[in-house]
Amino acid sequence: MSQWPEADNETPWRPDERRFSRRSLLGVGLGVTAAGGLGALVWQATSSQSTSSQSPTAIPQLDSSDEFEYYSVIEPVPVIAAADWTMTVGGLVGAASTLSMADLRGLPQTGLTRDFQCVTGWRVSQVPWSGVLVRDLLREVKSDSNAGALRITSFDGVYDESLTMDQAKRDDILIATSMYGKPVSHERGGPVRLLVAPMYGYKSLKWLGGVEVQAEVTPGYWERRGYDVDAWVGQSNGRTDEPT
Ligand SMILES: Nc1nc2c(c(=O)[nH]1)N[C@H]1C(S)=C(S)[C@@H](COP(=O)(O)O)O[C@H]1N2
Ligand SMILES: [Mo]
Repeated sequence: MSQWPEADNETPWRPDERRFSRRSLLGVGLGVTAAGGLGALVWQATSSQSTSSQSPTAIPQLDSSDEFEYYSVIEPVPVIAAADWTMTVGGLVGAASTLSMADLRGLPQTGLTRDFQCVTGWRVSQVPWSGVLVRDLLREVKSDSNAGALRITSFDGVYDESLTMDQAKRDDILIATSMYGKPVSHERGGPVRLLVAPMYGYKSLKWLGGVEVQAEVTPGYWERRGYDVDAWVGQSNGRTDEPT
């Protein structure tokens, strides 16, 4: 654990750890803890569906998104149907706006197939995504050319993330509406999630609710807890993974 960055002398958690640090328990108070409402709680799917012991004919048609582990820092997360979903875009933009799924579909669509890697080590190879490049959204909302960063928020009410404007304009950072050729499921962060392909999974915010164009970076949920803001796979967080 010594390679993990520490923030505020807090025992660092890894984004998959289903436990509380001692300090977080003390800080939050027993009432909230007893109620199970602590934001630091991370849920993780317990089933690891192994097909290796089965005969080829018995292998079920699993959605390949089953290779992902389910993470959320809060439960429950409201389920929002695609038809009801909207996101806000505000801050340093020409005009603040609210976009629906139909609005996203009206923007240029981009597909991207990349490995997905969590900072805790698990990796899913060659995941096909599609949606709208953040770059294309920024052009649409006429973001201020002097703006330095994006703050991205989740409709889970807790999680947030950051991108520098240079990062946000890359061609591998997507507002994803589909994966494996199907709508992004609730479990995977649908109807709409972020995919920051070249960075560790915590940058890929699930349950997208809003984008705020800002002058400077506001560190995101895990970044305030010691993880690198610039989370390049293999070049951050003390890790040496192959780039995705
Ligand atoms: N809203 C929200 N987004 C999130 C997280 C989270 O807890 N809440 N976890 C992050 C982490 S650490 C990873 S690795 C990926 C995991 O995505 P998955 O749950 O679809 O596997 O989501 C990221 N986005
Ligand atoms: Mo992660």
